Amino acid sequence: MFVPERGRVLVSGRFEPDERERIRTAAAGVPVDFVDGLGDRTDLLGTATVIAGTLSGEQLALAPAVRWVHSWAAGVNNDLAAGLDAHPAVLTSSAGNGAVPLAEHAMMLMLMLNRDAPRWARAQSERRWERFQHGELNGLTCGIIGLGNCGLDLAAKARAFHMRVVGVRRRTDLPSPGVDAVHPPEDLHRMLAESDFVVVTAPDTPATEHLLGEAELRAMKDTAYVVVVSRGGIVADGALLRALTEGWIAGAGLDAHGREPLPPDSPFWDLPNVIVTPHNGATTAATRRRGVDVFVENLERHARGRPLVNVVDKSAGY
Ligand code: OXD
Repeated sequence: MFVPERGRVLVSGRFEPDERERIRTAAAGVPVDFVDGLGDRTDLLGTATVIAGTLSGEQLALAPAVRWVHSWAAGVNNDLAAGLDAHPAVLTSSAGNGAVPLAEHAMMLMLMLNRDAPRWARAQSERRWERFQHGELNGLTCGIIGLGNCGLDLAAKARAFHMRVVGVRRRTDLPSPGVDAVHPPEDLHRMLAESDFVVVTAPDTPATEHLLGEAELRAMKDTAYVVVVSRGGIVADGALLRALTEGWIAGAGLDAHGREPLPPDSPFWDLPNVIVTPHNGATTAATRRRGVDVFVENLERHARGRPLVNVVDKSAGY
């Protein structure tokens, strides 16, 4: 196998022509190959020194020359699980790219749950004029698990809806603008007990895996809702199912799921108090462009031998 001295960049995904051009220019003369998916051209994996995309464990094993992997995702739990956790290659993420649309999605789910929007959709499909009393977000408490890019943007949006905002984050020493009370993880139950909506925006890491189990869901008000927009693995599915069917909580809005795609026989599809969306909250052209911005900046830094941004701390998992 011939690996050019200056390396070779392999980029997977679908991009606009101008985005491809920006990537080529930033690579500063290092050859760039574009593929729709990394499984399409396994021969190119063998010569790539830089790979942008999501590698499976088998694909990683076919890429002995890779020194840097860039993930188009903000959350890198799948990349780490595919073997990058123990691999010498540097891993960078697109963290921040989908934060704003994901926070919009969380607001949408909160509004839909609070107003029982599916009831209007059902009535409309039957041409039925059905007026009913519904809630308002005004004055309710939004509890956010994970005050990173998405969590902090959600805090600003929830504030604009006159909600009280509380949150849990590991680094309570960091600024959390727009959050009325910031709790350390040890105080999670306190935050859960006071929230009308508990919104999960944290990454899936060893510290957050199944963070919301039976005890946590039971600590919530029975009128409260869970909204999950980052990773389903943070909620224990069995406990959530019981919470929803036994009335420990009022309902849930789920964009991220414990198993994806959500299997057709999953009970979550049918629950009347659950809104399911297919991990689709941040799938916008601007999210893709912002991911390209991060990669382009890093290619330029790489070409100049400068430190990369958005480098994943593999032991922390994000
Ligand atoms: C991501 C996601 O991590 O889409 O980028 O969930």
